[in-house]
Amino acid sequence: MNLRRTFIAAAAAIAGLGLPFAAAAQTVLKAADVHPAGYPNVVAMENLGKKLEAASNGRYKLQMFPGGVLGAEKEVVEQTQVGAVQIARISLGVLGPVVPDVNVFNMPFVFRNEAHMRKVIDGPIGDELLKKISDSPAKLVALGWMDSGSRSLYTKTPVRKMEDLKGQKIRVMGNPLFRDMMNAMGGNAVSMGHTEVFSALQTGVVDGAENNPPTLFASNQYTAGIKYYTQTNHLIIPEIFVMSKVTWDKMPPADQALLKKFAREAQMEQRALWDKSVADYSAKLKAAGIEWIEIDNKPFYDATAPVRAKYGADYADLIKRINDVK
Ligand code: BDP
Repeated sequence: MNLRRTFIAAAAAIAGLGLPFAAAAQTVLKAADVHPAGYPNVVAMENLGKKLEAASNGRYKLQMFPGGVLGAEKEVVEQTQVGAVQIARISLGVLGPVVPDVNVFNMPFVFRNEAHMRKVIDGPIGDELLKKISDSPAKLVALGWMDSGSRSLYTKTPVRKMEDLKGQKIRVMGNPLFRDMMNAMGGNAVSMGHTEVFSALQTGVVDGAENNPPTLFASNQYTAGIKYYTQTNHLIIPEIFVMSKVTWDKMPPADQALLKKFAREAQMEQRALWDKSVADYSAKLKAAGIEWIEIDNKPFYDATAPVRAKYGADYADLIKRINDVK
């Protein structure tokens, strides 16, 4: 009772001073990630939150919801668009159906290697794409990129050559581009959200999936009948973190600038954590008995040429610019 009265009195005092009451309030930023606590993306985002809280004298507080508790990435994007979630860290893969311009980055083998991808997202092309997302009608403000390494196939029965994939049901992210890609590679694409993959593997709804080693480990999917990791490296998709435009528009420009600055720092911090985690998680997977299969990925590259032709058709200039980044 007393507390409540004190609070009202304080509010009245602030109002009396002519300060907007909102200035004394704290904005809680709910941040979603499908990965568990301790994963590089989650750690880097939490640190971004701590910096923002300190630099704003507590006017902002980031509340992290890891482990997919707020839903699959598709749903989280929808919640972010309406402002129910403030920050979503997602794979660029799931943003393709929302902002088609990003699909150039989602194409198989569009980057020569991870270093190439990093150079592209760190430079003007990366900035332009962030702006394209923010300027699109999606009601999302793209804050920065994160790293997701390379995605390869993992299965219950070995894939030692492309033909071994024939008839295997392989989970892909929810984006028609990835269905086309997997079908072109010879598998049968099944799309679903990340959080559903574990039980889909267990129940035999799928025979395998494709992702990077940290995800295979952190999601426990490697305990659901997976025995082989075949290094196709067919996708090098960056991750992205986006803010609800509803929230962004309420932030004063100085706070927006602060957030942008910490976002760039988070991009670099996550990368350092990422590099370490790939080695750690790969070692853990091998120790758990997952067999690594080295493979010539040229047949996969050739088989997916029609996918690049289809999704890259309207972006010839952009693809040339990506190729020219050395
Ligand atoms: C992981 C990404 C995560 C995606 C997941 C997926 O970090 O954002 O949700 O892949 O395949 O690599 O859905």
